[in-house]
Amino acid sequence: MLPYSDSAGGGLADDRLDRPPDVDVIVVGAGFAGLYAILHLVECGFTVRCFESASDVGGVWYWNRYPGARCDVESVDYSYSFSPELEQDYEWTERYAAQPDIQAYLSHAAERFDLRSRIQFDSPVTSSRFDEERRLWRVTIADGASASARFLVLATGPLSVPLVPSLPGIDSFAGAVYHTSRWPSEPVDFTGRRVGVIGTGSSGIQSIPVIAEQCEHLYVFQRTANFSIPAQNRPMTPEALADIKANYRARRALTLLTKGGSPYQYRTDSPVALAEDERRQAFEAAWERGGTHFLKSFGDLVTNEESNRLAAEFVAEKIRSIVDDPAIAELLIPSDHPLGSKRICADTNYYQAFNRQNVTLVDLRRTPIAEVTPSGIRTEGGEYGLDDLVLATGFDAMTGSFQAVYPRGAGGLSLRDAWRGGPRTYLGVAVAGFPNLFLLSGPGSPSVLANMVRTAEQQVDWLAGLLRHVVDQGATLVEADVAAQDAWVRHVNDAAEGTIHLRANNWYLGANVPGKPRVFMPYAGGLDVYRRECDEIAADGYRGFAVVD
Ligand code: NA7
Repeated sequence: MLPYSDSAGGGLADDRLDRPPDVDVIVVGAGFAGLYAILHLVECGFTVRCFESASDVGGVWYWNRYPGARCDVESVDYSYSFSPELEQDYEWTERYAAQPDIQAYLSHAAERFDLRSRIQFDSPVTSSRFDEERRLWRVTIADGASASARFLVLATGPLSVPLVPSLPGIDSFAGAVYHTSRWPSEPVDFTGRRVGVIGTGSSGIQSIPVIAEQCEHLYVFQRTANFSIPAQNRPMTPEALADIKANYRARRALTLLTKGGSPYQYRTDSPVALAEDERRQAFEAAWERGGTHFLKSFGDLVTNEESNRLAAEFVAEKIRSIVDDPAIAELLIPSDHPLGSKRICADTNYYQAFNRQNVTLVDLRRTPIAEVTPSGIRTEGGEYGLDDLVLATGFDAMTGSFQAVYPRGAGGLSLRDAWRGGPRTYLGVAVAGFPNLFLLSGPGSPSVLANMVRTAEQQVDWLAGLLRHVVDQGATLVEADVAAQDAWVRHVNDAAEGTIHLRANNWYLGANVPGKPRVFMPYAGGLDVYRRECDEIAADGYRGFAVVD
């Protein structure tokens, strides 16, 4: 146990130099990563307090509760692996968990491991500053209270800050405006309503078929068509779940050996080398497996242009076979980016929705939005009367949520200024100039390119080791070296070089946010490689970190 008090913090104005921080660690965010951070850091002997802006645990899964919201990673893999008892006890009911099920799972975990008492809900952190003299972080909460900790861990999530497009006239709209990632907790009834959805990324693609079933008429405003593969979601049979539970350890072990933290392996041959019927069979099988697995049908889909073209053409044929109107089908076929260069979407009846009489696809490429009016949307091609508007327009991904707590490091440097040219981190975990600050799923870590729960567990385990290394030698400050950070940034850029992700305007590159520097943010080297690199650095005395007594 460390010599710091375990007071709850908040509203403390006593800044005497000899006054210890309120707790050892403040964790911001109570999603998958934050909850595990609380649990594991407490197990490792630290006093921990968590601030969460929402009224409950869940992180992105608390907020992202639009109709049809569902994870695109299988539930048995998108779950904690640290507790074999939890694995054995928990009954997943579907192959892909819907938002309420994930929320219930995290709520169960919070109860089971007694985490709620350490979390202060409805408490957005509005600023955070490193006190160089006292070597602690002081965070301020929206209500004006503050708390201090030796270490600050931001588990604020890479997809947390909604991107609201600045559409002319949007404030004049008379109806309700919803953002998919800030959906009301009460059910929204679209019965008899004319609804517009802007955006056809994952959130749009999942919500469109569900909203279409309820509303009077749905207008889908599409700027860019995306690749979506039917998730092939289904109820989890007791036999399938029992089989997974019997082999959970082996399944988890496999996830540690792959780039994406998935238990599935790529085929090593290429579709280019196959006869047409064999190739078709393979793609058919991948389509039937469903969802993002499609990209794993052949390992070279992400490296070989011709393989990728063949897979994209197969998907295009599928879209043509599902959508009745050939002109609509062509509009729904992506034409400006390779398959997988943006994250593949996983849907349930997305393309089928366009066969409904009450669904209209509006092509914003041909007829961009001119303005939102009080009664709807006027494009350059016509006017669409709407009662409600749904913005499925995504996130200020990967950097937005860290900047939203306004960290100020040594010398008062703000993270915003430090990252003005794009994010720079060491291992995606630490930032030079920001001692004792740590990011989970930060830019420069595999995060969104891998199973987020696996990466969260790996990073928290590793971080706990680093913090123990620091405090066990009586030190009070740890900071990434500039040289180590520069080398890591080069490594992250090298890993991205040649990947398919650089060939699309995607949020991995910040391309979706006007004015955001175009830098490829996640580490594309793979979770397996990243884990090894982190372990080697730890074994080498946490190379690249300066530890100061
Ligand atoms: P995404 O994938 O960023 O999708 C956002 C969508 O919104 C996309 O189709 C955008 O078109 C569209 N968009 C954004 N701004 C506008 C404006 N101003 N006008 C018209 N259309 C616009 O966000 P999601 O929430 O769907 O998914 C994010 C991740 O969550 C997803 O990858 C999964 O990992 C889970 P664009 O492509 O920019 O032309």
